[in-house]
Amino acid sequence: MNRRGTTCLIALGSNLGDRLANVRAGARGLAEIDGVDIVEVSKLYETAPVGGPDDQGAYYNAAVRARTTLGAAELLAELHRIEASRERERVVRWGPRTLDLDLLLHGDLVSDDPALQVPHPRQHERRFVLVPVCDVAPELVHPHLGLTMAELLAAVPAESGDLWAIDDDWHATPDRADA
Ligand code: PH2
Ligand code: MG
Ligand code: MG
Repeated sequence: MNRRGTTCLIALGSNLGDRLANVRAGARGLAEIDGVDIVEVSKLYETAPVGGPDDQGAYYNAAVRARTTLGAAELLAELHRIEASRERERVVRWGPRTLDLDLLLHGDLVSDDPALQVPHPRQHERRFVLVPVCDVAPELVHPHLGLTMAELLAAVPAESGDLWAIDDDWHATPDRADA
């Protein structure tokens, strides 16, 4: 496999509709982007919702490590396109969503442009992001904070019952479907 390009990390989330179908479609959509090669996919977790409306349901969360020849803005546009394909509607901030694809990291890029915030501004506080990320990239250094993903996770207090690994073989990539 061609693994040229920049290392990037993408978080997947869903808490609306068929959550498994949504995150699977997200992983498949990422694998199909021209200029993105998936390196590793995390386990799938069910996670208690953080923020947003009180009554929103539990999420499925996962993370993908990839290499890409796309720039961060181009990659973000592809993520938005895949979200839209799952009929994602942007209604309530931090509210329920069919599919959320967040660009967490794109090489050493640090951007606080509101349209392209990389590293993702809250990833280092959130276990539902860091636990899956540490499946695929514990040694990657956060370019702004200068700590590895494993160090960041260790610094976030663990709350019991906030997440559960539910599956480590959940993503039917095109390669596997053919195997
Ligand atoms: N995403 C949010 C808000 N809250 N909570 C969990 N557990 N998982 C998420 O992916 C999530 C959230 C906004 O993107
Ligand atoms: Mg998002
Ligand atoms: Mg998000």
